Amino acid sequence: MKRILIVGSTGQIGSELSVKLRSIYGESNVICGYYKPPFPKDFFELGPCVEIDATDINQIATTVKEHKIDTIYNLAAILSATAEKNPKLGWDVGLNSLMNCLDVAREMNCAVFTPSSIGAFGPNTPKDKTPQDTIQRPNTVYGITKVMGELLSDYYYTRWGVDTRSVRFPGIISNMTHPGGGTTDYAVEIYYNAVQGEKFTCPVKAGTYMDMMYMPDALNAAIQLMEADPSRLIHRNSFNIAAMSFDPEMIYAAIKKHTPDFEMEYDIDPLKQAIADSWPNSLDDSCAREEWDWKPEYDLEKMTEDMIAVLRSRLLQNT
Ligand code: AKB
Repeated sequence: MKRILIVGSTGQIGSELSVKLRSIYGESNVICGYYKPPFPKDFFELGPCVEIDATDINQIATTVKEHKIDTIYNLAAILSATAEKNPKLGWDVGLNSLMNCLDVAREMNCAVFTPSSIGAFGPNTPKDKTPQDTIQRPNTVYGITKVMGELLSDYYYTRWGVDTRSVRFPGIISNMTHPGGGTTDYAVEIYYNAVQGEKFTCPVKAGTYMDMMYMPDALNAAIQLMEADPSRLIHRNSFNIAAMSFDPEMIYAAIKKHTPDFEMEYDIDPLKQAIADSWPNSLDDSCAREEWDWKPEYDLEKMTEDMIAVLRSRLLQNT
């Protein structure tokens, strides 16, 4: 059985990945690394957890050794809009943490999963059906750390055989933990407003298309890739994956089918708009489909139905 360490387990992805990994590999085989509050409900009761500052290699090394870890999911990151406001922090958390994980993995023979992002592309990248292998000249610090992360991960694989794998996540839509600081966060927040009967103010313009994905598909992607037969992998860091691409008008229309009185207005955030404009409209994920059978389950309609049902039962149960 795998022995897994999740670095950054209390964030948007980690809080749900930890539950899923524990359901597959067993509670005691998944160690949740946490850095700072807020912690998900019952966090400390759900299984082993350990405080880790991912920018300190000794803390990662000690945990890997003590808990006999063989697989690291490295989720420590500062999302795109926040990183633009504090580039040094974006770099330290995004890249130094990864390098620490890679060094520990090399020394102690671990596999490493790290999320890359649609942010690894930039304004010169082909915008529609962006190919797997293409121009990557991002103009955000977040994107720069993602490209560097992809290259470093491949370097550790080719030079030292470290089993590194990663996917380029689109905006991830979820209902457990808020993302915080990303350019795609609007596509999460809009559901909360709709269910709570509040008007939504959208920070990016109509016509701004970005790839998005529902959390269950994102979790499956990470786990499926880490379980994939290595002999089939031509690529490693990092695979394009895609599920849906929409603009604010499309998600608004999908939500309005369930909440006809819901209203949306625009108040453009120039930073988020500039970042979104530099990213692709949609990725071509055919390599992931060919090399490890990637296939998403949720499109915009199916995701919207589920998001609304889950949030209604959670947020409105006492009203
Ligand atoms: C962000 O918006 O920064 C992230 C991402 C697409 O990587 N959600």
